[in-house]
Amino acid sequence: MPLDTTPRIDEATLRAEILRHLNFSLGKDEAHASVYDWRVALSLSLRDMVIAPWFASTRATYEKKGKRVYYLSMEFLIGRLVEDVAVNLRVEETAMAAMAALGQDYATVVADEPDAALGNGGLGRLAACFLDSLSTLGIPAYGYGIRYEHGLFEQHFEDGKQIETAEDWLTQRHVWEFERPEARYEIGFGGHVTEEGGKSVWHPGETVIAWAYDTPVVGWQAKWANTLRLWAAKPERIFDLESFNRGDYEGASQPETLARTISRVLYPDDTTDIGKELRLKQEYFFTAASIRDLLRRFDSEGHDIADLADKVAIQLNDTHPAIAGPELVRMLVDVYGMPMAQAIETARGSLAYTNHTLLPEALETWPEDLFARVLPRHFEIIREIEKSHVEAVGGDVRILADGVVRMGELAFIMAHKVNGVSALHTELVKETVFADLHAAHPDRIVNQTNGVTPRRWLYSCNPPLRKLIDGTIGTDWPDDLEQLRKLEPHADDAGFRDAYQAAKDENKATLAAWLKERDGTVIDPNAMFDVQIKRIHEYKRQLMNLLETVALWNDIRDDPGGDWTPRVKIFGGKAAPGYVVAKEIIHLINDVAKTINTDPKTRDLLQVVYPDNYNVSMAEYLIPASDLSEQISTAGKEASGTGNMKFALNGALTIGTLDGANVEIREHVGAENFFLFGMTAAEVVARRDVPDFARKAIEASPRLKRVLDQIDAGAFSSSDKGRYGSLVRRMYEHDYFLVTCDFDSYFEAQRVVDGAYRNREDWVRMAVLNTARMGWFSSDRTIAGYARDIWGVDRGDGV
Ligand code: NBG
Repeated sequence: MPLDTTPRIDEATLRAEILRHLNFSLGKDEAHASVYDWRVALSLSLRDMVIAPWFASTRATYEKKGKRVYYLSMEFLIGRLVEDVAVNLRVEETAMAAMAALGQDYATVVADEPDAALGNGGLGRLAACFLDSLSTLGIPAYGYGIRYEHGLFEQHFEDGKQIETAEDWLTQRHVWEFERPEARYEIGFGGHVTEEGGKSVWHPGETVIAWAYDTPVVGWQAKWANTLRLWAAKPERIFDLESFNRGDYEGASQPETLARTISRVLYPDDTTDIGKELRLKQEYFFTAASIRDLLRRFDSEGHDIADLADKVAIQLNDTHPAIAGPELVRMLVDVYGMPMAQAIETARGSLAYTNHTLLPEALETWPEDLFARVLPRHFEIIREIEKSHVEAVGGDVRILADGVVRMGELAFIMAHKVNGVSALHTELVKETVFADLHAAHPDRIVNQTNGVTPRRWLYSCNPPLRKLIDGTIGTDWPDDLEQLRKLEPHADDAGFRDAYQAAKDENKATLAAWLKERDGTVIDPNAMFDVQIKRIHEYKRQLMNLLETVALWNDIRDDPGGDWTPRVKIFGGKAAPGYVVAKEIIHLINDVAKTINTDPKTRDLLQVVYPDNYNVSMAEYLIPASDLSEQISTAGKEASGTGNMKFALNGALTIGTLDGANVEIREHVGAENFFLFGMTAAEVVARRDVPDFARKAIEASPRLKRVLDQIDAGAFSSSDKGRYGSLVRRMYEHDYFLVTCDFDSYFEAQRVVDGAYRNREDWVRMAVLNTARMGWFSSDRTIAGYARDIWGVDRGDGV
């Protein structure tokens, strides 16, 4: 869509609006306003501008009575919103000017906003990108999730070890949301089920109230705005006066404490299953509230419940909301009086499920007794669902097996479409976790390769490159990203390459200044910035990156006069608090950094930097400034990755395995513009069968052996020489993710990278081609795919 250049607001008017909010919404006068006050005043002024498109979109949707999309997700990793909204409204420059006229530094004010971390990593950030694209495409949609009081924990390092503290984004007012006291539902848990007149009646043992908070989500150029509705849990009765009067003050607040626990914290585990009752309650709480809410909306339009699938598309983001299947069936049977068989079919017509992982431990299961205790009626319904499935297709796929409820099977059976998140992942889903179900339903699994929103992940986070692109191919690309192809011929233009390099240099300088200010860390902007940012997980193999770092350090020390390519290795990421091995890896990274960074022999050639508390805002600094993107997971383990897309779009070259979306990125940018190494997914599986494969790999690689010996001997932990003994032993004995087997191939690929970086002209040409060819990875393309293949909805009329 061409850029709309009509000014939405002029600087003087916006300035007056900001002052008005400062005075009347915050009760502050200019002379005493803090950064917080300015930030809130600016945010409220921008929020006002979202209201008209938001109302218009809602009105259009009600008038059309068309199909709506409901995206149910336990996580929305939205990050800061001021800039996001300013960019989508296309007023960011006006806002900068207005703040400057008011004597405020825009960047400081924007950075004051807490980074809303209602998610762990890729899954939650994908949901946030999808919201942006749904609005940009004008598809009527709601995001549904939980309004956690505490988002993802804050990470600190103490003596190199990860320490977690609670995150507190809601201690300040969340300026973007609107409380909706009228949208409230009673959500039950526990109790028992009785038969009354041939009908099942669930009598919950406890209930909490789901209370809605709405945040408008405005799309590109404000042509459309959808709603993110987050549920907070509140007690039915805030206060028990009887207890209070007896002098039992603690008991008096008990109902509130219990209820609020449900929306208190985001579980910090991103891939492993946790058998916690509270987690099950969280999942049911937000799913049930969302189903009730969408049925209320459906009913208010006067449709026949049998036509639900014509009007309602519910997307389950992973298995966390998989209870939506039985809950919807329960509503249809117990409340609407529909026969069970028809209810199951009707629910399936609306439901679709996205799988995000093949790691077996990440496919949720609940002990049957726990499940039956918390959700007795749903347990009965799951038996019915299982029975009807067996009757329909035969076979022996079970939802209830080995004493657990298997949420993956439940989600699959209750969905009319199941999708993987990259081409390779989707094939592996068919061949492995859901092989039997795929055989029974060969048309059900489809692929929708992930994408990222170019508004945040290029336009907003990388102004130098954005301006260069605007000046070269025009301004229509942010919602039509394939237009970046027009940059391709410029890869051969030396003048353009210089400008492209200048943009990268500017970003690198910005990052260096930011790190210096934040942590006092000084890095050399002339060195290659080699970056791995993501959750710390064994399969992502941060450890392999670190072992390569030590090997390189050894080589430089052996030959200090050699022709080395200076590098800054940057790590970022959190480990789940209970994930001991991941925390050990963090400790080792910090220990190695301490040693290497103080070595006068290598200091100018190799540096290791690990800023704590990686989050969306840090990614916005790091990605535009990166030269090399580390996407080095064990093949077959990373479902897709989305960071990999952000890096390539911003002109970092990838060193990576044939895993997840790396495969498709390489196809798009060209094999010659991607540093490939390592085993394929099939080779990985075969190698695990070779007896003692790790020991053999280590013995065949003197370079790796030397590094492991050093770590084992305490070269990086002189105060506690045995610290990493067990880690090194594990490398020999249980190297499930094949760090040892891919090490040499990785080390060699890194030396190819070194050589390539020294030939700056070719390097920049490759980087330009990466940017030019990444257009396909816009989440607009992904969402258009879901709309076409899964939801059966069109782009909205508003666009
Ligand atoms: C993650 C995968 C990533 C993928 C994102 C988004 C989970 C359970 N899965 O590879 O590990 O990019 O989902 O699809 O968080």
